[in-house]
Amino acid sequence: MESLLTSAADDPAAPNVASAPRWTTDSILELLDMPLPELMYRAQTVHRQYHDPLQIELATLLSIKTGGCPEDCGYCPQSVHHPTGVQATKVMTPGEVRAAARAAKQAGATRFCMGAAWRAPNERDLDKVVQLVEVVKDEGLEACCTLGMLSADQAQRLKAAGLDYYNHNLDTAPELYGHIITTRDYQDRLDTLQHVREAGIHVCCGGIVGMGESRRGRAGLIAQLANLDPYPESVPINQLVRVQGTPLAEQPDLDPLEFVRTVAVARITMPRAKVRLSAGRRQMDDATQVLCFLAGANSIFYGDRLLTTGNPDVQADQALLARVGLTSSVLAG
Ligand code: SAM
Ligand code: DTB
Ligand code: SF4
Repeated sequence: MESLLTSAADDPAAPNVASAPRWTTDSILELLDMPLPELMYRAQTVHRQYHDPLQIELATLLSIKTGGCPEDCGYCPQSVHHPTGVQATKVMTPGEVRAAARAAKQAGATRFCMGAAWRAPNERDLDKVVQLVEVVKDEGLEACCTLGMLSADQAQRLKAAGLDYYNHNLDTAPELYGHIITTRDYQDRLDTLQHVREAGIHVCCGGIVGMGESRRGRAGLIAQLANLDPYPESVPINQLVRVQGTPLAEQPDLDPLEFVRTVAVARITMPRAKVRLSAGRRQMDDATQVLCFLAGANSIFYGDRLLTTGNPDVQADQALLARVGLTSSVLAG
């Protein structure tokens, strides 16, 4: 019988072979092109092999420093290059972050992710973030940060403060990157991921779907993520949130099933990872979200806000998870 496994990367016993890329864009495109029932079956099979299909991780986001970012990412409301009306703020205080972390834990989150609108933190910024990581750890949550580019030394300082995860997304396929962002390049992103990995921090790395890319473009993004060696422990799949004033504000709707397919392929190619159904849930109907869970998504952003845009409210998410029969620490509680 033909194996359901498509690559050595799916096999926990297989050694990590660094020489050849484990996944080509073409091999991922073949998966994306499958009839949906076949693709879902494969994704579910892998999901059940590596995870409890009834468990979902809840991660809460907090924007600790909003707006005024010098980068020109075409999707982002926080760039100074786009007239979105987002006001720049200073870094939050330890007291503010402690209150938010405590509330997130009370609501059932297990991971707390702090985002800052920086190209890269300077040393004074990093001193402040080190304190904030200590506060989150003190509240008994997993700590994650997304602060832009990091040097090797900065990554080590964050690790010493107790940081569990660092989020830094590749966002799109390499050949599309220059159309979306001009102020840094793909290699900058890869360098930061390397620094994070070498510091012993878990990697959270994903991308955005719905920025006008083709199916091949989505395959290229997943290939990059799946070929990271090792692949990320957390993979956020964001649907573009179209914000007025950004260059991508008028992007047409993405077929929801294309989003579901992307989640399924992330699950198949990165079997041990937490695949997070990330930004864009507010714009998705419940049925699409449920298809994403069936395709192998096992984490969500949980809390009324993402960074500057909305997220489903906590009661709505608890009701949705209960309707589906998914459990998290809050529901199992
Ligand atoms: N400034 C840091 C950086 O870019 O690495 C950290 C914060 S940045 C807002 C984190 C991620 O949010 C981006 O890499 C992107 O994937 C996601 N993001 C930003 N704006 C978005 C939008 N409008 N829709 C979906 N995802 C978005
Ligand atoms: C990720 O992949 N998505 C989150 C988190 N990592 C930092 C951010 C989504 C931002 C959506 C737009 C906003 O709220 O500003
Ligand atoms: Fe700045 Fe990050 Fe937004 Fe890009 S995604 S403009 S780096 S905050």
